[in-house]
Amino acid sequence: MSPGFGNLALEGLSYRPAALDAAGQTALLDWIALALEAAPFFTPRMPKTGKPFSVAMTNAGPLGWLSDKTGGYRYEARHPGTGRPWPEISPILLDLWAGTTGYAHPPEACLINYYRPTARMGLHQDKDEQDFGAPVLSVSLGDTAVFRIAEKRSGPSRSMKLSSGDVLVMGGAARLSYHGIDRVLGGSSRLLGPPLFPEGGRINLTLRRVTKP
Ligand code: MD6
Ligand code: FE
Repeated sequence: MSPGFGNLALEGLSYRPAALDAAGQTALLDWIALALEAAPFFTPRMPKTGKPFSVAMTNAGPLGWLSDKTGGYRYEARHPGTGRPWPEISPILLDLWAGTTGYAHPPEACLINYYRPTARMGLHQDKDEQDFGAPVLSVSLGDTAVFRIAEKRSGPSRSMKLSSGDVLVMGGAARLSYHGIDRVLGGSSRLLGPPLFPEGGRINLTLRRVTKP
């Protein structure tokens, strides 16, 4: 069992606090700033209702995750606003994937989520991929977030804090767990700031294999 999860035993869940040191976090933030020049944040919308997400998103890699009113949840090779391919995934992240997932093939999608201090993410499963044999790797940057995870949607859940530099790997039985962000603790980190992030907040990167190799 991973620390911080109380008695909720979830096979395949690996929590690595402070996996990235301050220099590593700054290097990733520099890469994000460059990625945003090629692929600015967009506001995803819920399928059918068109209700906007409270997080802003963009992607890197051959495929990017997006959602809009008419097309729903899906992966696309191009940014919905610019029509251009997504920028490449940072070598820092490719190394982290290779060193922590034990999966033989590279990730195809790096979802970049930006949480203003008031943003949340409802409980969801990551299930738009063809290959659930590959884990999902997540990196937290900036303000600490309260993360919730459960094996079943209405079963027992546990919450834990994810701080800047923390890495979470969800594989095995945990790959299809339900998880979300209850809230962001605004002002808990000074990593994100002006000019790009005047409100501070949090960035979460999730790396995924989408297609079967
Ligand atoms: C977040 N994370 O930390 C939301 N998904 O902002 C996720 O949705 C997530 O942390 C799959 C695997 C790990 C995650
Ligand atoms: Fe997720």
